[in-house]
Amino acid sequence: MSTKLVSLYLLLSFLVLLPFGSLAQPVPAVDENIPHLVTFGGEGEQAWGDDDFVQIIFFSVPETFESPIFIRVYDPDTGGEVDEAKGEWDTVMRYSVYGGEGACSEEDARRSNLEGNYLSGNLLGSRTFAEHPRYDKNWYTFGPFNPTEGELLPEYGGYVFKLVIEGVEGDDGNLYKLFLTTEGDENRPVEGAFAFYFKYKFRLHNDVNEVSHIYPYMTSEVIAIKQSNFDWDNDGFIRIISPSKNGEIVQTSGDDNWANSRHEIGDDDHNSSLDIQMIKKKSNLVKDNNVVIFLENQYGELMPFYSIPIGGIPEYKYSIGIKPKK
Ligand SMILES: [Ca+2]
Ligand SMILES: [Ca+2]
Ligand SMILES: [Ca+2]
Repeated sequence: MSTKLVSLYLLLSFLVLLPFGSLAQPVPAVDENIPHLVTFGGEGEQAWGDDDFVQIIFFSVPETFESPIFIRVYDPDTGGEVDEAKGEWDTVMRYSVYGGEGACSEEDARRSNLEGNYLSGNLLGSRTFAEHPRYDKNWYTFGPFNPTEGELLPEYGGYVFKLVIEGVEGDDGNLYKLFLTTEGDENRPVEGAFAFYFKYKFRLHNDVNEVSHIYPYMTSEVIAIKQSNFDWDNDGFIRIISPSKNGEIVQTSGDDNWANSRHEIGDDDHNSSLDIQMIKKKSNLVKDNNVVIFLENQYGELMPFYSIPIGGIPEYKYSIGIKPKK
């Protein structure tokens, strides 16, 4: 299938399958059950769970939405109760919002290729934060932005904005959350909008009974995926639930290393999300576990995770799973 056709197909999928009025704007998303995103200061140690000290999150706003939008950051500073200290608080974090041509279509941005042009597009707003009690457990708001200031990419559902979070200085861990909203002073979802990300860095719960999730979508041209995860710290297991997979186990990493594994995708899993479940070890809590994960298709292209599972949370279908292999 040509790229154009795939794009058209994706667009149709979005229009048909996006749950109406769904709460898709918090990142991490409600269905992900992930407590916080994480980015460390640029002098941090990778072994603490961040491989390159940058996180990139995209927000998509439907073409039909005409009111201003805002991007809000919860606990944007690094210091205080939410964050992870290494020695004294000395971390400086920069948040930058980009729109316009190339913001998302530039491959370096989707790949988080920090050697390349990942800061592509028009800079719409930027702010750096050192430790500041005023922002502890409080929101900072970027915007207002006109939706048309985003990059128009129908294959990603509309006008796309990019938020780049960079650990400029220091070595502490910044934990934070995001929200795409119609209001500057409160979190009110933008109808039909959602977030997506190609490389995701986050903190797991400090509770062995919590299960976290991410939801990539399998278009019909995907025949295999390769997942890579970093610094999982041997914390339990990661498995895939899909129409044909009843908990297929994924290779997981230890401390300060990467692990990857390849997984076949057949017809039964096409046009469906995967539910990639991260299940913590039941004994001996792995505390403050920060993890990085990304997914590639058979061409080595990065695949987005969506803040809402497109088509809903997938379930294993027993009748498919027991079919004999061809
Ligand atoms: Ca420090
Ligand atoms: Ca923080
Ligand atoms: Ca870790």
